[in-house]
Amino acid sequence: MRGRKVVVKSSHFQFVLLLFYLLLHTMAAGQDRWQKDAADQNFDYMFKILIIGNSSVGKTSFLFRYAEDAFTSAFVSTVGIDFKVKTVFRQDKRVKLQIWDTAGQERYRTITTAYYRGAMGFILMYDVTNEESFNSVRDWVTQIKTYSWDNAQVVLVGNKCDMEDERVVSTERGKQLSDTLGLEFFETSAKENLNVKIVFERLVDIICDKMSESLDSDSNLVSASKGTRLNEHTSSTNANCQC
Ligand SMILES: Nc1nc2c(ncn2[C@@H]2O[C@H](COP(=O)(O)OP(=O)(O)OP(=O)(O)O)[C@@H](O)[C@H]2O)c(=O)[nH]1
Ligand SMILES: [Mg+2]
Repeated sequence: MRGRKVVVKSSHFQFVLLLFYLLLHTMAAGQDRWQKDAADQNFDYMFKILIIGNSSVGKTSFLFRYAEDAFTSAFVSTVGIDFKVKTVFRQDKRVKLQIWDTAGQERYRTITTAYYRGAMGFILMYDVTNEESFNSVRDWVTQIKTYSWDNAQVVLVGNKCDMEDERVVSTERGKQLSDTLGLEFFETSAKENLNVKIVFERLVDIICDKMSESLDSDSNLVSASKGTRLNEHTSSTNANCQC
C-alpha cells in the first residue's frame, strides 16, 4: 500500500515536470515569435512621401494601386489627407514609406500644405486628359518650394495614360516641362497598373542617392554614420518609361 502511494506520487511529479516543460517551451516559442514580430518593425530608414496635384488626377487611385494592387472607377474625392505605410527593400536597406495622399481640392490647401514639412519626396501628378491639371504643375512646384525643405525630391507623373483617345497632354510636352523643372518624368496608369511601382522605387532611389550625397559632403556625418551609409551603387531603373 505504502509502495503504491510512492508510485502515484512519482508519476504525479513527472506529470508536473512535463507541464512545466511545456509551459517553458510555449513561453520560449512566444518569445521567439514576439522577437520576429519586433524584427518586422525594424527598418533602416523612414521616408515621408506626399502625392500632390489637382483634384481627380488619380492620386488616391495611384496609392490604392500601389498599396492594395486594386483599382475602382468610382470617384470619391479625398477630404483633407490620408496615409498608408509600406515597407520596401532598396539598395540593401529596409525602407519604410509613409505615403500621404492629399486632397487636390483648393479648399483643403491649408490642411494639406501643413503636411509638406519633413517630406522627403513628392509625387507631383497631373492627368494627361486634363489640360488644367497640367497647367497647374508649376503652381504645385511653387507650393513645394514654399512649404517644404530644399532637399525634398520630386518626380512628375502624368497619370491616366491608358485613356489615349482622350489625351490632351502629349508625352513630349510632359517631358519638356519636366526637363525645364529638372524633374524625372513618368507617365502612368493606376487603372492598368502601368509604371506605378516604378515611380515609387525611383523616388526612393533618388532620395537615397541624395542622402548619400549629403553624407559625402559632410565629413562629420560620414564618420558618424559609418556602417549605415547607403550603398552608392543604385539599381538602374529606366527613367524613360512612359506608357
Ligand atoms: N482611366 C483611368 N482612370 C483613372 C486613373 N486613375 C484614376 N482614375 C479615375 O479618376 C477619378 C479620380 O481619381 P482619384 O484617385 O479619386 O483622384 P484624386 O486625385 O485622388 O482626387 P482628389 O482626392 O479629389 O484630389 C476616379 O474616377 C478614378 O477611377 C487611371 O489611371 N486611368
Ligand atoms: Mg483623392
